Amino acid sequence: MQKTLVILKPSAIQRGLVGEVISRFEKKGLQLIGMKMIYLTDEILEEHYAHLKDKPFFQRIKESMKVSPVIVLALKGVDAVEVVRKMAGITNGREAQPGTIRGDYSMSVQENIVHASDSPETAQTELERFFSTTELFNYPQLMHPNIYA
Ligand code: YYY
Ligand code: MG
Repeated sequence: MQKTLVILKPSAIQRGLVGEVISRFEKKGLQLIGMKMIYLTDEILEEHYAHLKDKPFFQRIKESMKVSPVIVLALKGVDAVEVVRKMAGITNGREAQPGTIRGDYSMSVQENIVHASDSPETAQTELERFFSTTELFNYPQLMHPNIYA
């Protein structure tokens, strides 16, 4: 079992896509083990997007992530990191495959609806960044045999 982090970006909140996107993860069979609405700060964004810190568009990304609160989700499942990345689609919404979240709902690179952790190691770091241990829940997934057998 893996855990992964998803952020519903301000583009999802502003466009009323929160239910739609969470519903996709639920229907897929991923278990929701944490969820909250928060405002991102420069400090946390500089950590979270450290790999983009020297890019000319970094300030623009930071501003776009602070336009509204975001919703952070923790999801659990077999190969959850890769499954969720595939469901998100590639970064540029115009190029992302139809059927993916970005491919279905985004026409933009920056306003691309979701963030999803890109490796199991990143997922662990990112989950710790956004959730305390008491905010992550361990409970039986009653449909487990129907989802995985
Ligand atoms: O992991 P992913 O979100 O698909 O892409 P990253 O390369 O990690 O970039 C993070 C985030 O930054 C991306 O979702 C949109 C934004 N961004 C941008 O606005 N313009 C770029 N040229 C590259 C990334
Ligand atoms: Mg990334």
